[in-house]
Amino acid sequence: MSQKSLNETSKFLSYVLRHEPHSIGLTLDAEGWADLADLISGAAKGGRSLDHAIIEAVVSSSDKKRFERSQDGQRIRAVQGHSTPEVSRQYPQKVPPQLLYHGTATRFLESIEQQGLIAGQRHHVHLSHEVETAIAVGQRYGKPVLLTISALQMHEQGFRFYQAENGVWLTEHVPMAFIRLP
Ligand code: HQG
Repeated sequence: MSQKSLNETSKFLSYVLRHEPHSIGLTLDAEGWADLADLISGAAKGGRSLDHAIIEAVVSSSDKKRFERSQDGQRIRAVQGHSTPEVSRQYPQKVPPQLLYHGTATRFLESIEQQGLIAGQRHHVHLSHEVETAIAVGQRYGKPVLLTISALQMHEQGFRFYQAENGVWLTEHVPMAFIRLP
């Protein structure tokens, strides 16, 4: 199994399990679970051949642990990053560390300075406890810039924080008052 086919399959799984399940006739439940057999047959109808072995390889090799299999092995989901309205995951609330980080691109700064960080298409603003991860995330959209978020202070003022199974921190909105620019 080549790295290229693992990457392509990972992108495809992100697309259908986070954003466009209906593109292959798939249904997700509110917690994001899809039936694995339906995923494989839906993908096949769209001309993409998947099997249990490659899905298992993608799940276990995902650097960010993006996907999760159910205990009985019958279902799969993306643990965070959704934009599809049929999913509304109920993450447990958690007290964040003092600081969290968000990587963005310089071209978004003007708008962020006006609105703070907003979830946009996704259901949450994504934050990391690691500077390197945040910078890599920002790099996807242009020249990266690291934003430092006073997460604990936000929490103390009543903002809710959640942590997905893969460690990614989530919140609804980060007002500019809690964001430090470089
Ligand atoms: C920016 C990846 C203008 C925001 C990562 C980001 C993450 C604003 C972009 C996960 C804004 C949205 C999510 C505002 C925020 N005005 N731009 N007010 N507020 N933005 O991809 O956080 O590899 O939806 O800074 O690791 O970049 O896919 O979110 O640049 O965990 O598993 O709008 O995706 O994970 O972009 O990334 P995204 P994100 P995967």
